[in-house]
Amino acid sequence: MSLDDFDRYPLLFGPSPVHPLDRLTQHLGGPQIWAKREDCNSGLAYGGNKTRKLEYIVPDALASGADTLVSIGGYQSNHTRQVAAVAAQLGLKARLVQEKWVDWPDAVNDKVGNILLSRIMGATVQLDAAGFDIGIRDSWEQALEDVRAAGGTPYGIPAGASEHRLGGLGFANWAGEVEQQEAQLGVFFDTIVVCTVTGSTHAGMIAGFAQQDRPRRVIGIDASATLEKTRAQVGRIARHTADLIGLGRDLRDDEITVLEGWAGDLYGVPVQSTIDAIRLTGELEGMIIDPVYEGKSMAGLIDLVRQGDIPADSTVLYAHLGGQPALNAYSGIF
Ligand code: 1AC
Repeated sequence: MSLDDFDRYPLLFGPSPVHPLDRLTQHLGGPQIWAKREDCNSGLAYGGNKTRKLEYIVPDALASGADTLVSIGGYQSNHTRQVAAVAAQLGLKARLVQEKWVDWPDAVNDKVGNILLSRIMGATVQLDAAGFDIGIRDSWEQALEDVRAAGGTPYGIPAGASEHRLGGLGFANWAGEVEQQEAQLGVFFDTIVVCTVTGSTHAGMIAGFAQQDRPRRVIGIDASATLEKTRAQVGRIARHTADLIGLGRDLRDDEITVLEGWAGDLYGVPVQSTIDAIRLTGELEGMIIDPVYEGKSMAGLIDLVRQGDIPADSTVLYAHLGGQPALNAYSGIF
């Protein structure tokens, strides 16, 4: 089996844009830094990394005869917003469990940003008081049961699509897309920096890049603040995805890197380095990043460059996963 053997339902505009971040590069005075923009990858509710994953999940959902996509995340989940958008486009219903993953004081935290967009797109949004956990949740299983009890046919997509058996394929494909864009641009990204929480974005990349001839570092920056769970989940999904796409060898432990240091104490709660990274990226590049994911991975990238962990002769690709809609729920910070 190879990646090409899996059905893919087109949801993206095409390859997501890749461009240099010249002023950030100049400011940090070291490696060349570029971005690949999943925040502009689709016309579906601002797109994002999950839209890419859903390209490989939709064919399975349609084949199952489902009428309702059932998914889960925090109040400000980007993932559930993208599931709502895809359901709308397919003419399916979306049932979303939104847990209180973040105890954040902005009064509109459960009303604006991602959750607002999901409501606009007609999803049934169910708030739940449970806190953060990247694993399979009872509330999600109950929602699947509720849809069945009401006579519907649910199709379950776990948090971030990560524990879905096809959840890593979208970013295995991203790795191939990067290789093609490199050939067009005449550049080689020896280092990839990506935020990681539920794991399948990062894991898919690891599996996809492992199939290529030229080795590179794929650095996952933890934003879960439950490091060991994320590390284990990334490893498991990367190995599973590598198997699915026919890598033909075991992934080595040194191919799976999840770094800690920028998540703060809690998922979804920005720390000073997150806010500084958001402002710096906005002021230098006009590129908007968010307090939950990209602010933390950008803070990691900045420190790794400053500390020389990413050497000055590197060429770095920063994966922008598209979490900005959550910014509205964090206006109090700014
Ligand atoms: C946690 C999966 C995650 C989201 O947006 O809900 N990134």
